[in-house]
Order: sequence, then structure tokens, then C-alpha cells
Amino acid sequence: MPHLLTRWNWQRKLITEHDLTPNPSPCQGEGLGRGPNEMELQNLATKAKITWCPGCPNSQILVSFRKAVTELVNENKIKLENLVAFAGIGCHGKISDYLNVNSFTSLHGRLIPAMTGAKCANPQLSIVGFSGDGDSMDEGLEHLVHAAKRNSDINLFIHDNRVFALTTGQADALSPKGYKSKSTPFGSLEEPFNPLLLVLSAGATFVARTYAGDIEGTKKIMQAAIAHKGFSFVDIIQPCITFFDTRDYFKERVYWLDENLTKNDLGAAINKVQEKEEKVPLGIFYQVEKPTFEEELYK
Ligand SMILES: Cc1ncc(C[n+]2csc(CCOP(=O)(O)OP(=O)(O)O)c2C)c(N)n1
Ligand code: SF4
Ligand SMILES: [Mg+2]
Repeated sequence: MPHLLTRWNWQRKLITEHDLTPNPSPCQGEGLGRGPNEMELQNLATKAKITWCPGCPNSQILVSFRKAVTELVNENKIKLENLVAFAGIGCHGKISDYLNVNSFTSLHGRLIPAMTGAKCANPQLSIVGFSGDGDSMDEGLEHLVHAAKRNSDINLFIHDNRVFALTTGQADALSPKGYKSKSTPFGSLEEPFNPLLLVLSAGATFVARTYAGDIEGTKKIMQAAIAHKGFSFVDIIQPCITFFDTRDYFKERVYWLDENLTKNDLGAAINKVQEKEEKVPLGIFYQVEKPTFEEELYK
């Protein structure tokens, strides 16, 4: 039964009085309140009850995105009606329920084909996808590699918690060697992928990493990704505080790269993303302009 496998959410939700009601969740954040004609943060909230674990950093990603979009719309850099948010299956995928924008919830690992299809059909759209490490690095890995290779003009934000969180914390492709879970009771035997190295070698033209706990930093990276023409990959470190709480580990290690560092040197980017994890750099590692798939398609 198809309706048991997927949730379709492909409609433009009109902004009504109802939607302007502040969402009671702490994810709401404050409105920008810059004038009667400007969009406020509340416009992007929905009535859906937030069901993430209390304190889950997914909420910080949600706030970062609402802030990023509110600013971009008010600065006339994007039109809200042209924005489509796609989501995979997992804890991360609930984000589309909490965003009052055009949205589409896909099958597990299959949001990228939906994103590329929408962009091909209407190149004016700004396409953003929220995916999990399991969603894009396990089930959907082939789609990720090919979207990077063909430089589709889409933006992929990975909620990187290094586990299959929704299904209770089993090891996935990004779990560290030795990680103990229900599926790996004696510790994972495998080394994880380095997702940034993977997409750099596949051809991504915008590659960045951020930390969910840094809401302003994440907002800026999201805005830069959306502004980039081509395949943008943003790895958002998002500790799963219930099944794999890495907050202390990352809080001590993350640091921002110097923004003035050259971003068009693939070799330098490859070296940087392979730095050992005594320190974890955040920022844009790589950004270059190349023809996009859709430009080639409509030439
Ligand atoms: C094809 C398919 N395989 C497996 C599942 C079961 N499943 C649902 S969510 C999930 C884990 C998702 O992990 P991730 O993408 O990392 O998202 P997170 O929950 O960590 O945000 C799995 C394995 C499914 N729904 N569909
Ligand atoms: S299980 Fe983990 S990722 Fe999912 S909502 Fe809870 S803390 Fe967040
Ligand atoms: Mg995950």
C-alpha cells in the first residue's frame, strides 16, 4: 500500500492568520519584526507538534533554516514561493512538518532523485533537501554520488548524527569503528566514510561543514549554499543526544576556518577534510563555478 510507505506533502501551504500564531515550541525563536511588509520568523512555523527528543539539536537546525530563509526572502534574494524543502526518512525528515514552505517527504534515501527531478522540471526553484547520514550515505548513496557528479543545482543539508537515530541508534556508514549499538553489540568493525571527502571526489562544487549548536554559523552556511549555483553539500554535525551523545566531544573540537582562505583549491580542500579529529574544522572547504546539469539540459 503506497500510503503506508511514504507521506506525500506536496502542496503550497498558504500563510494564514492561523499560521502566524506563534509555535509554542522553543524552536520558534524571536520574530525579526522589521516592518509590516516583511516576513517574520513565525511565518515559517506550522501547528505541528515538535516530536524530537527535548534538546535534540535538530531543533537548532530548524531555527537556523527559518532564520536563513526569513533573511533571504526579506533581502529579495529568494522568493518563498520558489523554495521547496525536501526531506528523507529519519528523525531529520520531520523537519518538513515544521516548515511552512512547499515541501516533499520522500522514501528513505530517495530524496535526491525527487530534488533533481523538481529542479529539471522547473529550474527557477530553489531546492533544499534535509537528509540523514543513513538516508544519504547508506540507502541513498548512489544518488548522492551521481548528483555531485552531474552538478545538479540543489542543496543537500545532512543531519550528521552518525547513527540511524529514528530506528534507535543502530550503526550506519558514518558511525566510528568500535561504536556499540543494538546492531553492533561488540562494537562496529568498520571504519566510517568521510562524507566530505566522498562528495569532493565525486564532483560537488560547494562543500561545507557546520555544527548544529552554532545557529548563526549554520544559518550563514545555509545561505551561502543556497546562493551557490551547483551542487551544494553541507554536513551539519548534529549529535543524537539519546543514542550517541557527541556534544562534549564536538564542543571541544570544532573551530571555524579563516573565511579568507582560498576555496577553489581541490587538493587543499581534500587535505583539510582529512585532518585528524583532534580538531574539527567548520566552514566552506571548497567552492567553484561550473556549468550545472540544468544549464546543460536547457542549452
Ligand atoms: C527503504 C527503507 N529502509 C529502511 C527503513 C527504516 N528506517 C527508517 S528511518 C531509518 C534510519 C534513518 O537514519 P538517518 O537517515 O541517519 O536519519 P536520522 O534518524 O538519524 O535522522 C531507517 C533505517 C525505511 N523506512 N525504508
Ligand atoms: S533520537 Fe536522536 S536524533 Fe532523533 S530526535 Fe531523539 S535525540 Fe534527536
Ligand atoms: Mg542519522
